[in-house]
Amino acid sequence: MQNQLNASVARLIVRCLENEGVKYIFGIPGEENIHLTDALNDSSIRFILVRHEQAASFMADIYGRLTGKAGVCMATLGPGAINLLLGAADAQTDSVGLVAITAQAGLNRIYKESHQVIDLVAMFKPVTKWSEMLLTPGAVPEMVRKAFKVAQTERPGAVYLAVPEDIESMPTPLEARPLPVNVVRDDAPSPSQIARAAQVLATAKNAIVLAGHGAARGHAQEALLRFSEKLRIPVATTFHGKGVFPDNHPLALGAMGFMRHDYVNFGFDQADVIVAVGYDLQEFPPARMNPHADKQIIHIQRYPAEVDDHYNIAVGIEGAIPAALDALAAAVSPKTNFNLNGSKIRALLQQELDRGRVDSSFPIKPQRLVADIRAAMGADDIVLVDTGAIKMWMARLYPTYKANTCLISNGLSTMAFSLPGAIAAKLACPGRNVLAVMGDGGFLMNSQEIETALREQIPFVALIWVDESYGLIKWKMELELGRSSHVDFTNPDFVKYAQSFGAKGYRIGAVDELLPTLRTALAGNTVSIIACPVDYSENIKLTDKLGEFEFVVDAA
Ligand SMILES: Cc1ncc(C[n+]2csc(CCOP(=O)(O)OP(=O)(O)O)c2C)c(N)n1
Repeated sequence: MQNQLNASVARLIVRCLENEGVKYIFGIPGEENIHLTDALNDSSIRFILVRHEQAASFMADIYGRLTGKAGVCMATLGPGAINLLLGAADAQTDSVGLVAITAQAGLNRIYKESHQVIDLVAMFKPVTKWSEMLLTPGAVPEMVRKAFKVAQTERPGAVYLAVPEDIESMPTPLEARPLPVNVVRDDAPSPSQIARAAQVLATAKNAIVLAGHGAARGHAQEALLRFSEKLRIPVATTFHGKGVFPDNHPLALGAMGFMRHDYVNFGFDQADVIVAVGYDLQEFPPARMNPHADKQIIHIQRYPAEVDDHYNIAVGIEGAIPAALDALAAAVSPKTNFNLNGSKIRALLQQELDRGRVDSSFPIKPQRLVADIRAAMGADDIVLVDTGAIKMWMARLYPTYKANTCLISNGLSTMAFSLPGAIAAKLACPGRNVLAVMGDGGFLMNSQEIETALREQIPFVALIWVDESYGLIKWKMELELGRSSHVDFTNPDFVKYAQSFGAKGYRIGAVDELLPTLRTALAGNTVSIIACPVDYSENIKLTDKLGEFEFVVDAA
């Protein structure tokens, strides 16, 4: 019996996953993958049993984002696999390595109408880089190696593998074993492209850097500092790239991507050259920063840019981002006359935050919430920001100092990734505090994972901004239609709800309670849920203010 198990496909898959360095698999088993689930018992891999497969896919997504290694999620065929789709799509659109493995009906019945069968390979195809089914036991080593290689190689993304139920328990060929892991190395930047880019910068009147998620993936933080300090070029980040350039740096301009013309946009308005570093067009549409398609763009990324009529590349530099930045910095003489009025832009953001910090109204203003969250969190601590009006406030205002410390879904912009994501973040970075901030809509979409976190003893804090509404949609309706409908709801008692799981529950009843409660919860080493009423009348005030705002450019 033992010999037969040793040689099974299930066993070999597990050995191949160990060979890839997999430490965690997030998922729910089903009848059709009990052998694979069982084989994990004799491995170094910890299976995190969840309460909804969608949450497992978000956990794999965030684990992949924080570690640079593909996160792994697992489910049964049919409904289980379908539930993995959202997190797989989120990883794909956020350029994160993820491997989803599910059961499928056996080859003995998959060709005909049959219980729980849908074409899963076809279903995953549009949201993955590679989607395939294991058709023969001997293919396991190659398919698992390929899955990880494809998922992790730039541009990273999701991969799907279906394992038919009858194949899973078959014996494997004796010689089948995990393949050596080799890593795709970066190209050095091309000297001729560097020279052409240097030429563009030499003639620039005003240059600006846009740093995207690829800069964080490429560990370009230090090189970005060297580049911008030497050439005195200010740096904006995407929502996704938040933290890859420290927001407390004199050359920082803040995050680009808000739905209206934000302060940082004034920097782009004045620039004639954009140095886009690790930016993918999925992060936000280039028309927002280049509305007249008249700016020269230097695109530094490990692969060519997507085509867009507002993103016409003057020079593309493909290869390792830090090396490209250093080479370009070395090839250009610093200029003293770049002037994007960066200090003015920074001051506008700072004023908003400073006013928020001392605002004592209740329900609490978003600006005060952001200021208190920042005060409670260390520079290395991780905040996951869910999708909603909350994202707009956090992305614009939350000062971020390190890459991957403020995680936002901005490719797919899905709701409800942040609570399960917090569990994975704590596993990936056990020494850091992890806070998930979300709307009351997003919270109830995946709050069942509180049970997972408590059972698996993975502490985190969730802060819910309570407005009893799908706030972002209400905002947009009011902005564009002058009224809103079908967006309001009621909530359960969040404190009792948290306590019913065995978690700590807090309700903020006065503005001064927020910061101490956050601090207590973060120090608590358990799962804590904090419900805080938010004053979203600020939403319309913000878009009105930005709409009317006139930025006076000071001459150089
Ligand atoms: C899974 C999913 N469903 C719907 C949407 C569309 N959507 C974006 S934000 C939003 C409202 C979010 O409400 P809530 O979580 O309460 O946060 P708030 O906007 O109030 O801060 C909706 C419905 C989405 N992005 N993702």
